[in-house]
Amino acid sequence: MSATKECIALENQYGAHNYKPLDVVLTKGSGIWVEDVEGRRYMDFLAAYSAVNQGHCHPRLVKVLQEQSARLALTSRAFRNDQLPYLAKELCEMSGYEMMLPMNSGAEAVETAIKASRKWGYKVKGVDNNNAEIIVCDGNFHGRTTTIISFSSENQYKDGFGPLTPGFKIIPYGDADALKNAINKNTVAFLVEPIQGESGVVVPPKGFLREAADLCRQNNVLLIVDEIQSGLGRTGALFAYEHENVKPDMVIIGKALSGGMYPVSAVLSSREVLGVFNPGDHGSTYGGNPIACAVAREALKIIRDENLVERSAELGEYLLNELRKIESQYVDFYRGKGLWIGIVLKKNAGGARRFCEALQERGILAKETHENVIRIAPPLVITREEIDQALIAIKEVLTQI
Ligand code: IF1
Repeated sequence: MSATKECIALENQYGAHNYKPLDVVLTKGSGIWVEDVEGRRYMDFLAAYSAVNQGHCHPRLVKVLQEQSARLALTSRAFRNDQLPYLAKELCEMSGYEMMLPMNSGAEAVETAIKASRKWGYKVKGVDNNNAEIIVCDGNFHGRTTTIISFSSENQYKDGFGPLTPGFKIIPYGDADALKNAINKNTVAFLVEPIQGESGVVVPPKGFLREAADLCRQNNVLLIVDEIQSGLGRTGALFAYEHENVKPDMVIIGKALSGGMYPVSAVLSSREVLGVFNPGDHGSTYGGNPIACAVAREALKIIRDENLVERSAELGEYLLNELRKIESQYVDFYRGKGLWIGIVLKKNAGGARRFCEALQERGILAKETHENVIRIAPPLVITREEIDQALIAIKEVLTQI
């Protein structure tokens, strides 16, 4: 049996079937390249949903992980460590926020933001206890916990997992009037992705985030921006909210905060908001551990040292322009920002998955989303030459399949 077949058989037998991955079994990675157990090389055009913005196995991250894991891995927050304070300082200086709270997964950071905004609602805004409302958007994706799926508009994510958490209101994505109408005296926060990832790289109408920020300010509602996927360079800005010149009250980051080396997430905010947490209110065994913090500090430095934000802006624009030159009977349109692009297929295209499988045969790994969108998000360390190489295969697949 081939190594690929053996791995697939074992995973099918012993692993829960909550995914249906492409049948490629990866064993090595370096930069934008990954290698499977048969020795075939691929360009990674997903980058672990933008966690690997710095490229696979970045040597500086490998070194920091090795050194920190040999020195001190975990203390819990019962004791202090000498990495968290510096990550906190560096993150705040980089983003302009006053405080941070570290967690591990993105979903945990979203939960943290929800808890902080509710508590802020009761202790600062003066909302009656247990009446807090948070407004979210249709087509959102913020994670998989029971509370987070409670406000998903995707039935599959909720089905069979009730009873669900109350206190959320869904409005159409990109509709500022709907936001205005949904706000009432109990509204504590508006939680939004600046660009919706899972929904298919959906860019809202220009000015939406700006209007949302104004409405939130006028109504004493916290603007919480989920930058877990859009942040840290992906859209050609350090944070996607910068494209609209707003300053959210809370920013949630994860994924690329560690360059894919370790699960690290965080919430950034003001002293007024994160100050609502008192000792014992909230926490996590691994949150803020020395390995996570050392890796995250290095991952942030790499983004700066390798100009990944600027690269994403420039190369993303180049890639989008080149894609638009491809004349394909299957493509409806392209959308995106920076190195984050959705190829939206027409109904007659027969779904995006077969295009992803055809790309795989040509050495490119991409993942479809919502049946008809091919999502493109390579590590931000990709070169123009590599993009040109990928474009040959993409063009072939979009025109000849
Ligand atoms: C899965 C999607 C992407 C996220 C935003 C929070 C989280 C995510 C904006 C939670 C996570 C993931 C998780 C992964 C697939 C993936 C995904 F297609 F499902 F929606 F990226 F597009 N906010 N996104 O995108 O972060 O707890 O996972 O660390 O299979 O769930 P997490």
